[in-house]
Amino acid sequence: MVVLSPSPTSIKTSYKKKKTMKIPTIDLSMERTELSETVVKACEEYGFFKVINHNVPKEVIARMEEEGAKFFAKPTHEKRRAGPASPFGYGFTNIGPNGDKGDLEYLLLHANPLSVSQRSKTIASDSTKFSCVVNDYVEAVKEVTCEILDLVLEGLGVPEKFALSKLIRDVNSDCVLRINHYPPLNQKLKGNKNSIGFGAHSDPQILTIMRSNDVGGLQIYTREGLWIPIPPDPNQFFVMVGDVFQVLTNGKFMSVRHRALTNTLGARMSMMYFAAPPLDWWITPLAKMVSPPQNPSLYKPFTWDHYKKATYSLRLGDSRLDLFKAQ
Ligand code: GA4
Repeated sequence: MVVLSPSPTSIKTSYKKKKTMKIPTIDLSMERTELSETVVKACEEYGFFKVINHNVPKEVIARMEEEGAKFFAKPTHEKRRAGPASPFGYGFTNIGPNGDKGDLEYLLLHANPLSVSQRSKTIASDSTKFSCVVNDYVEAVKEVTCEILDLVLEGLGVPEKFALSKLIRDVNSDCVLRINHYPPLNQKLKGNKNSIGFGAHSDPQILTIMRSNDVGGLQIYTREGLWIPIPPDPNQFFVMVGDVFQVLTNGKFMSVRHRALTNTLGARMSMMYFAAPPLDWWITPLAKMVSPPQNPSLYKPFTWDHYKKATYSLRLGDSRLDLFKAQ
């Protein structure tokens, strides 16, 4: 366990006093039974945890970091050739189609190798290299994701323990890779220490695997109503429960609200792999998580396609799951 203390920021927070919070750190080299129980507990209590001993080679991470940094260092007119993000491609300031804004620029890629290869042509001069680097990174984080999903199902006692990882491995899975670049704030211009890089929201998918460089900015919102800054750890991954996981567990897990602040210290670059099922996959709680009539499903059945459409019709911070509540 790691004890974190929120640092004061100029962004309004809902707490007056300094508080501390423990966030779970999952060591993937731990003994399996204990590991699966710990993962379930972390998902249930926080919807957020750090993963160590994940087996992703440092070089795979370093190459991805290098390609990302190379792209964002390009002149604006060159980057714009890879845009606008609708939703995939290069975007800046605008997040999604409904007026959300943030202090960042980003690349949003469908994680399917064919899409990566197509998109790379507008992103990098050596597009073959760029797509190889992205595909290697995606394959590696996909393995971490699948391992976590298998562990969760084991921990929950679901008999078909590959039921979720097989959706992520499916050739038609709708996984996405996002690279966010938050330029450092000019303190003189802004006059304060922080600004919102990416506003508060939960991720719509099943699970998010995030890593960043050594510049902080990520904050998670706790059940107690506190924004907790997460110290960066460039060699490790952070995992976030998404909305679909909340539905699959019938509310046992809850998707975690989070946001990113920019700062005057340096540029932050983060990479998120959003693990999602194929578009036509129907989302309902796992059989193990419902027992009608006492414990019925809290949600109406919907496909990932229905959910994505709802997501893109709403604002970043909206509670999209409310549209799919039973009754
Ligand atoms: C949040 C999580 C992912 O970054 C993302 C985002 C997507 C986008 O940037 O295109 C959305 C946002 C995210 C949720 C609400 C909608 C869609 C922007 C937006 C305002 C790629 C995703 O899947 O949902």
